[in-house]
Amino acid sequence: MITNEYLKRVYDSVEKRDPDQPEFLQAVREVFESLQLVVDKHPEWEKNAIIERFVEPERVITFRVPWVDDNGKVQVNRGYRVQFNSAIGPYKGGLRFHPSVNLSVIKFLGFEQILKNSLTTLPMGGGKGGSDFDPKGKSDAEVMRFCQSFMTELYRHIGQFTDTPAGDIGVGAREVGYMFGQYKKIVDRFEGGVITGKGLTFGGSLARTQATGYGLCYYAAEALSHLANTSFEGKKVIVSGAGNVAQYAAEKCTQLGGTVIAMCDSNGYIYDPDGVDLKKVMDIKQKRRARISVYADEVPGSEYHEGRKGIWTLKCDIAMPCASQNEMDADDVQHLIDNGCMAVFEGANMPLTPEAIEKVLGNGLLYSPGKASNAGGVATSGLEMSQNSIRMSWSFEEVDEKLQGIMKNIFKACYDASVECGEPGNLMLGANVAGFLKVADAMMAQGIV
Ligand code: NDP
Ligand code: 2IT
Repeated sequence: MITNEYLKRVYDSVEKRDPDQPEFLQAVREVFESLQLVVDKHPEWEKNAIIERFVEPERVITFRVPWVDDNGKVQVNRGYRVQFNSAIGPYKGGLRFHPSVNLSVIKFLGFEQILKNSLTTLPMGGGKGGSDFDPKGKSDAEVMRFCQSFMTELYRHIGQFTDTPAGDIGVGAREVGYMFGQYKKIVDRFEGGVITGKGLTFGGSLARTQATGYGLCYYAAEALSHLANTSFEGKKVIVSGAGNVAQYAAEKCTQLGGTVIAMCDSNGYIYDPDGVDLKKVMDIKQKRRARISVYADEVPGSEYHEGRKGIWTLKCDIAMPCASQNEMDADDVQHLIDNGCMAVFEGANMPLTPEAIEKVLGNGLLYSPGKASNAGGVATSGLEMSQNSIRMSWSFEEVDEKLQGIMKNIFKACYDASVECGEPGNLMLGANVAGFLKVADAMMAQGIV
């Protein structure tokens, strides 16, 4: 509950202004509940309307994206870019292509990104964008035409010193490649730092593909070691999703000694008690772009079940939700608790409902919020921009080592802030407070802008 008068007043005004943005309101409420532990120590925030400015994007862009499908029919989608906060660096954050995309979703993601990027310690502000376009079932040529049309509007709003998009749900190397190509053609400049997640032959960084999932496991390993005196070794793990984040979270967790017993897509989940064969998953998802159900057809001893929710009823020690927002509710958490699960580490952005978080914390499970534990992706995007600026590329090992260092630092920043707030080990509180203090300081220093 928000009890602080100032935060309550700002929250009420956001709710009044944007009553139709439930995901955005959910993200704001969670952050405000954490900030009430520090807001009284900073009377200058209220005087300078820091919180009011923090919840209002610097700029919101929506645009028409017309394109022609393979049957010659004209399709029209809606594009978005929310440039939320540039206090600590140019706007930075991914693009999501999914039919569920709307302004509320993009604003919640952009808002989370401000704090996440701050936690990385790299100079990146917060932004997010995307479209309600659904790449599923589209041909390569259709995806290319869509990406080109999308960039034909977006290009005027972005640049290495302004705003640098990247991937998110439905946007991977293929889409980034098409968008970069169109940007380069329009502006007639090879500006590597304009978008990250590029292919390795044109300025992409080694380890960016793996970074979010790997980073999640590096963070989780720190939390397990410092807060529970244990590790992934011998643990049964459920990783929801089967996309970029899920695949590499599953790979690193397996390398660290865990056994991934289940993964899913939005239709259903696979259960493989011997440990999911990740080569097979990557082949199905990256090469064939097929459904996860194919796995059970091809791997003896595994099962496929319709409906993605059932995944949380399986017995596990650690759950890593890596699919989408609000994918885990309080009932799902109850199943995990009943089955003896000890930790929930978020790979997706805001995958737990507020009631789910309450249940996780109330029952003493280890918990890390996505804005901390999935920050390895954007951090490595930042490293890609550094390499583009110095016109060099670092080895996989170099990038991976930097990523490990960044994730350890993020864990420490979250933990230290949780101690300072009097709730040692509450990493959600720690992430929100540590991320915000830096942004607020930069906003204060830059005047009323
Ligand atoms: P992908 O598009 O690669 O994969 C998304 C996966 O999640 C797919 O398996 C998809 O299944 C599944 N999924 C999507 N929506 C739902 C849903 N409502 N319920 C169940 N499953 C769903 O995306 P990413 O792996 O890149 O992103 C996953 C999450 O991680 C998102 O929350 C994203 O914001 C976050 N994230 C991504 C980063 C990155 O670098 N890519 C960085 C930090 C966070 P289906 O095929 O059926 O749609
Ligand atoms: O949610 C995220 O942090 C991302 N989708 C990655 C953003 C980025 O700029 O690499």
